[in-house]
Amino acid sequence: PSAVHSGQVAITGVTITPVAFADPPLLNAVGVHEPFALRAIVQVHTDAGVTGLGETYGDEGHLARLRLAAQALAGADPFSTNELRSRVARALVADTTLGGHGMSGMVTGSSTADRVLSPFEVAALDIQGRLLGVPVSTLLGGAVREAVPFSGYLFYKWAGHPGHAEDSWGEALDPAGIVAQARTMVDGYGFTALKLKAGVFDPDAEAEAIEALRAEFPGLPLRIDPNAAWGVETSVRIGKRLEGVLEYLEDPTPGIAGMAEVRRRVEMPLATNMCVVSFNDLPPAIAAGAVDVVLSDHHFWGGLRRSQTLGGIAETFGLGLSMHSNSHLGISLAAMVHLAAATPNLDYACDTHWPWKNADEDIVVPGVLGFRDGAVAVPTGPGLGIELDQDGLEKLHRQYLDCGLRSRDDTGYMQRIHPGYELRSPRW
Ligand code: GKR
Ligand code: MG
Repeated sequence: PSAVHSGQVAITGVTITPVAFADPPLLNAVGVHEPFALRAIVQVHTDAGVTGLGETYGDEGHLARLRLAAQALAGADPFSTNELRSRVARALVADTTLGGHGMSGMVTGSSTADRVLSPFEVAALDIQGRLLGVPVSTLLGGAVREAVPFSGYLFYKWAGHPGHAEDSWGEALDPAGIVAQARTMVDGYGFTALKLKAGVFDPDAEAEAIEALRAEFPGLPLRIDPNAAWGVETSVRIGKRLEGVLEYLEDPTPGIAGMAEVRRRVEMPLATNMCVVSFNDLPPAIAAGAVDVVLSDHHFWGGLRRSQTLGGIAETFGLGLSMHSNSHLGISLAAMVHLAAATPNLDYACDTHWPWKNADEDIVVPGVLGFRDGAVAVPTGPGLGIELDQDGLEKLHRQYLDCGLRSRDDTGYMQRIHPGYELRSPRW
């Protein structure tokens, strides 16, 4: 370990590299995944000769904000994440040229400043850990578990992208297809919990898929997440049908009031990554009794330390804590694992899209991150404990330039394939 510490080290510059990696046609409540998922890889350089890594969304509007924030970080002390936070907030407030929220996926109400801060905060913690010779989990208070359990994340999917050959997962459009997919995931990764992305087909057909999973995997906790595609009455009916079968029901219906009504009428925990997506959402959701479990996600809760603050609030108010995921690469996985390892009250297996990524496409040197019995061992090297793979970064950046996608658009892609498709929430 070096003797360099706070006050002796300064950020000299930031490199932001948009990348694209292959993604299968996974179906959800707003459409279907496009052939490539976009991410931004953030490298924060210092005058101590150490570079920290972060990963975040790759949508165009978000990239513009990242670049703006990056300019404001030169000269800052990477040990002072409070200072980084105020610089990012000031840079975003000062700018009036960027319209829209630049947010990836379907979570819309989260805090722009927290979303932009996240990869820089993760990179700053990576720098601190590298300089001090300790893992990020140690900086977060110490790992309380050696490995972090994840759930097997099941999706309805087409056999392949239209006009392309069938992918190695094949089609999953009914209960038998979902059970077969789950079998591949459980056998390949050892997952000890399963989550079904729903909101795609008739809700009773999706409940039937959960019942088929229950029959096939009697001991595994199960969750279903229709991303608010169900109205209150549908949510109550399906919720009652699945009472005693699910460990939690995730975002059945839109909004805090709707969730609260479903919660009053259904005997099972409700979880969310949609109606509570920022600190502002917590007081009204808690007052209404809308949710039992909050899915944290350091990508939009402002990084690892702010996610720990969320953990403290969850503990105070007796809320359960789980973890949300979007399509991601290895830097995000490493950050998720360090955070989860250092969060004592993380009560559930975390979500991850990891199995949907091609094994040979990543931006970290392979070897550190791997699944065993459905869990990822907490990296023990300094910082995040992973190294940037420059060739992988170059390849995925080239793929970004060539693929032409600049923002995630599940709905637009679905409409190009099925012109009659309409976005509706709730749909049933
Ligand atoms: O990848 O299609 C997807 C998911 O639906 C993702 O976008 C969600 O944000 O996984 C997420 C969730 O739990 O809602
Ligand atoms: Mg969800």
